[in-house]
Amino acid sequence: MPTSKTDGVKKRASWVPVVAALMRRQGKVLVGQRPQGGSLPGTWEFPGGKIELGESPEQALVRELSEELGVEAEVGELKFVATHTYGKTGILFLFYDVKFWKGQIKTQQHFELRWVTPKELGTLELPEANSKFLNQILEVL
Ligand code: DGT
Repeated sequence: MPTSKTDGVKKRASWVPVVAALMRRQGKVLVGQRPQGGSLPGTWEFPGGKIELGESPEQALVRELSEELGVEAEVGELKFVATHTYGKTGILFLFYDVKFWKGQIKTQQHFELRWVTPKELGTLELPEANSKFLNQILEVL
């Protein structure tokens, strides 16, 4: 049987880079509940989102935290990197420490924002990607 030239060649996956913030206050970490109507509704995520073309990861996180929380954040150390596959798309997660920010955190896009202890974090419904890495995330918190 003739084989096409592309046989055996793996199609390159498409990847979406996502930045997320580990924001802490008095032993608690900030999570937001994703709204109904979007993807992964009702799950509790770390604030953040996709890196747009032309942005550095840090710039993307500053923008996302301004859009989602209404604060001007100072992005700290890169704490944890992970990948997850949703259908045919790969997501590359970059989790940054965010210790300082200007302004008061206010819900802009989430259904609700909550400061939770690491123990409480384990009881919330998280996106699959986060529950998969929960232990590693807890280690860097
Ligand atoms: P857009 O513009 O509506 O596409 O949304 P963005 O840029 O605000 O990004 P977002 O937050 O909807 O997308 C991030 C993707 O990563 C989405 O598929 C949900 C997934 N994800 C899983 N865990 C987390 C997490 O802890 N934080 C964030 N932000 N996204 C997470």
